[in-house]
Amino acid sequence: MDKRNFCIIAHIDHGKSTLADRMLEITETIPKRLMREQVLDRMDLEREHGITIKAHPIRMRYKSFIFNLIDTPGHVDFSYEVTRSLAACEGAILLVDAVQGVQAQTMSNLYMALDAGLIIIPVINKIDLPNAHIEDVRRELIDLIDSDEILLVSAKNGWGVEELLERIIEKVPPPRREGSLLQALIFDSYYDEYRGAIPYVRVMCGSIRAGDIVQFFRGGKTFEVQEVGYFSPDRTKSEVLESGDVGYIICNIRDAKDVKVGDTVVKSKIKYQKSRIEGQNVEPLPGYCEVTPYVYAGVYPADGEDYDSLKEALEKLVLTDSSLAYEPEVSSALGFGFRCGFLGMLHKKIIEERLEREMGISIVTTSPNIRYRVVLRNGGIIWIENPGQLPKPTEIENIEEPIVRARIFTPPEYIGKILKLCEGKRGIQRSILYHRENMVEIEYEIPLSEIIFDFYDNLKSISQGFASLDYEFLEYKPGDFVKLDILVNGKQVDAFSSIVSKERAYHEGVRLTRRLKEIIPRQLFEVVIQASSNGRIIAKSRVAPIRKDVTAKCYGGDITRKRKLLERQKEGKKKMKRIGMVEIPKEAFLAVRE
Ligand SMILES: Nc1nc2c(ncn2[C@@H]2O[C@H](COP(=O)(O)OP(=O)(O)OP(=O)(O)O)[C@@H](O)[C@H]2O)c(=O)[nH]1
Ligand SMILES: [Mg+2]
Repeated sequence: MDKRNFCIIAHIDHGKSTLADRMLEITETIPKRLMREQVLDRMDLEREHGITIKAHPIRMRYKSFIFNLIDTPGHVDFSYEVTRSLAACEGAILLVDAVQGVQAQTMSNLYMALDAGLIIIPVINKIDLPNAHIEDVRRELIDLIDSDEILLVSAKNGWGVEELLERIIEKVPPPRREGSLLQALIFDSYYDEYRGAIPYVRVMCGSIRAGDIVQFFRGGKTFEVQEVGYFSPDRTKSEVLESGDVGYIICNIRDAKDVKVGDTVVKSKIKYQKSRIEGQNVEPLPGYCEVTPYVYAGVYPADGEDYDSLKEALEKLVLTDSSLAYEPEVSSALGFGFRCGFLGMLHKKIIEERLEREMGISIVTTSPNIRYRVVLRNGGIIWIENPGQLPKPTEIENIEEPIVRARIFTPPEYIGKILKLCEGKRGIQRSILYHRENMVEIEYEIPLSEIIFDFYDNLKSISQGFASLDYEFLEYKPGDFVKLDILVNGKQVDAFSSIVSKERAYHEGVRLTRRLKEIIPRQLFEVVIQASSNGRIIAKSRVAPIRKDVTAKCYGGDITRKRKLLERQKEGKKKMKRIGMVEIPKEAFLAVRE
């Protein structure tokens, strides 16, 4: 049967998952009774947030064709999911909302798809909406991709979706079949409690079936394949995965670390060597670029005994989200934990929620920070992902911060406010481009630290939700930074340290000491909180002592009630971290950046 492999790419909320719903209906892939809106968004978190977080592969039958569709996320924090999906496809549907028009991630996803050599099918969605600017958006798209074959659809009520399926057959080339030796790209993976780590593969050439002995090129290990299959959307067993197919392979891989996204699956060495003798050679596929996280934070188990469970949970999470980076770290305040790297604040939040909810581990996270490049006096260069590790000022020549190129799309009426926002964030304007009457593209060079935390929310609120943002790393530039430390009763708490610009150090010191005073509960003794920079105390606050006897109120002899209160107090203490004698609630560790 002929195959077509394609993905749907777009800016966030332009209707990718809804379009996938209509395709699944037309092709009768999912029974009617199981159909619901954005049916492919199956994770609880996806449904709660109303966004796609993971790319979802699914196989459909349409006429005499097999379609492998991948629905991708639109939020900038999950763009690595898009990159990986592209490598499994020959075509991409570029979906554009008829009201919003081309937006920041429309452009960035389009460029990624073109780089990956995909055929682009431009589609305007939501044409049912009364305020759709179909002609404007069509012109915008023509400018962008130089094709006037633009389809109009409404993913909501199904208009134009069958034409789109026909267009896919016509325009997206069938997968190439070169050579008969197995080469399959691992584009994603999953950890199943019973079946172990499961690689999701796109077979580039050759075939794979149960009983085959396969080897992972980079990992080097050999496994026997127990089951192969595809997604519909659950795993569905099949006899074979052939060249061009997208599916999964189960080989009872117990160690999550054995599966690496981007790796190539080949037939085992024995056959591999034989093939060499025959004069053929199996090369690994190019795989993916490593992603560099934008935001870092310490993640610690709330209860030190959960360290191993946290480690295991992270190993499993990385399988379903290969953009997550982590390495062990030790904090004097928080004990053993991990420094995790995320692609953005939403990514961080999702990972934290998954750790707590899917994996059931209570965690303490430190405030997020970016990665600094530090040039030392002795000529060395170090990367700082944890402010607590910044060397002494006397050893530092300069501290450099990452600068990004930010691209903002907005209707013209908000330009003034947006420029003001960017200028206030140390931005340098690069260009202002008028795309059409009601859409302007503004480009700025801005320090990453200014853009990553609350910029997006500010941008959305000053533009009433109309502006969109995309950014990419540009370069490291020296800045005037100092380390700000916090001392609790004279003891420096490493997890509270941050790197701030010199001019903001005093303001930050005052803010932090005040904030911590509000968060840290009164104890049996006085707690003094100090902020220090370059060895000087720059701000101070104190939490007055109380005598906290929770049972004092229950006079009378009700011993069970007393015991209950004491138990409850003990329960509350589990959520605290002890610094010296001082009990600090876990929210405090997030106070550093608010
Ligand atoms: N009126 C109308 N609404 C639509 C249409 N397509 C999608 N929507 C709505 O747009 C919103 C976003 O749709 P989704 O399908 O979740 O968008 P998405 O592109 O998958 O979003 P992300 O995966 O988070 O990037 C939902 O409220 C949909 O009901 C359409 O054709 N017409
Ligand atoms: Mg979606």
